[in-house]
Amino acid sequence: MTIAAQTPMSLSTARYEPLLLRHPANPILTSKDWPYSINSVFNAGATRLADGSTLLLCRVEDRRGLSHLCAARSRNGVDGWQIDGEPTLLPSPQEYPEEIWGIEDPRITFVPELQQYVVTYTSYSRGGPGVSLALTKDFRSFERYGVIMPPDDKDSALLPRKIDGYWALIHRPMTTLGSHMWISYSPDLRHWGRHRLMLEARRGAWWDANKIGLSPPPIETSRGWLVFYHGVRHTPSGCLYRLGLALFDLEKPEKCLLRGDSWIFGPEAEYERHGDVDDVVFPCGYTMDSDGDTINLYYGAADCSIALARASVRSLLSWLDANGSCERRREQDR
Ligand code: BMA
Repeated sequence: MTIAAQTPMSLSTARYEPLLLRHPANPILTSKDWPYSINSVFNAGATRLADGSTLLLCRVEDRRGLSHLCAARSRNGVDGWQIDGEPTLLPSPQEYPEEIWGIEDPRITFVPELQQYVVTYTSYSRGGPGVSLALTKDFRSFERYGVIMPPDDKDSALLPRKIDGYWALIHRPMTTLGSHMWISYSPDLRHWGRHRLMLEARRGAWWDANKIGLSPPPIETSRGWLVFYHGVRHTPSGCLYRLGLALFDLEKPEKCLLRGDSWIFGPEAEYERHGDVDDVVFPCGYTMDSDGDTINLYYGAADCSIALARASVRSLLSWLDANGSCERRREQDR
């Protein structure tokens, strides 16, 4: 038997179909663009505002190593950014002690029922990272709910509508069994329960072994919630952060319908391979174009800058149809 005959199609092809296309203007935002002194800007939440412009809520790290959030607005989502002249949301450790070492990695969900944006972010406490939540109408004033998931927990986003009468939050608690994605439910965005395991990190040599986490908020499609997640591969020379794709049931979002085996996007460009933390692509937000198919994925590159890649939801779903399966994964993983 030839080697090709023994090898599954998806593994035998030397070239992989690029599903995410990097924007030629990358990186689209760096510390040099900032109106005040910072070390780095990366991992931004994203949303379209009512006037059609794009807002990025960027994680900005100062030269103490602590992060805050700062808003940048652009008409076309690529250039001409208007950046707030001072931090938009600063840690407030007096009132919220869990923010003592900064706030990081925001995800934004517009919630039609509330007519507000819900921002979930990592609050870096003495006990480790936890999940905090704040509501805003304009990204100028915020109503803070404080910490909603205690440490160690991060990589969270709210679904834009209630499921069976309850708000649903995806997050990534760290346990001795590994770092997996969970979903929890709440009647009021403050009290959380009905915790369910949503997607497990694989084990062994897999690219997404041991540690995974939600990337941007899920994308609602007619076929299910389309989810980008990051997988962290520990190597002797550091970690590799790459992106995978999965699809979950619309009314029972803890149910995985399809999961791709291989990663679909990883550090390749110079600005992704080298920075404060090498070999990291870390998206926290996306916007959808008016065609209802093109998504603009905003990602932190090497913990130093913000970059943009575009994809078609239709192509992502076709790729999952050809390369995904939840049942097959479980068998292979044992
Ligand atoms: C993760 C998060 C991200 C960061 C990444 C790479 O654990 O803290 O904010 O981009 O590590 O350093």
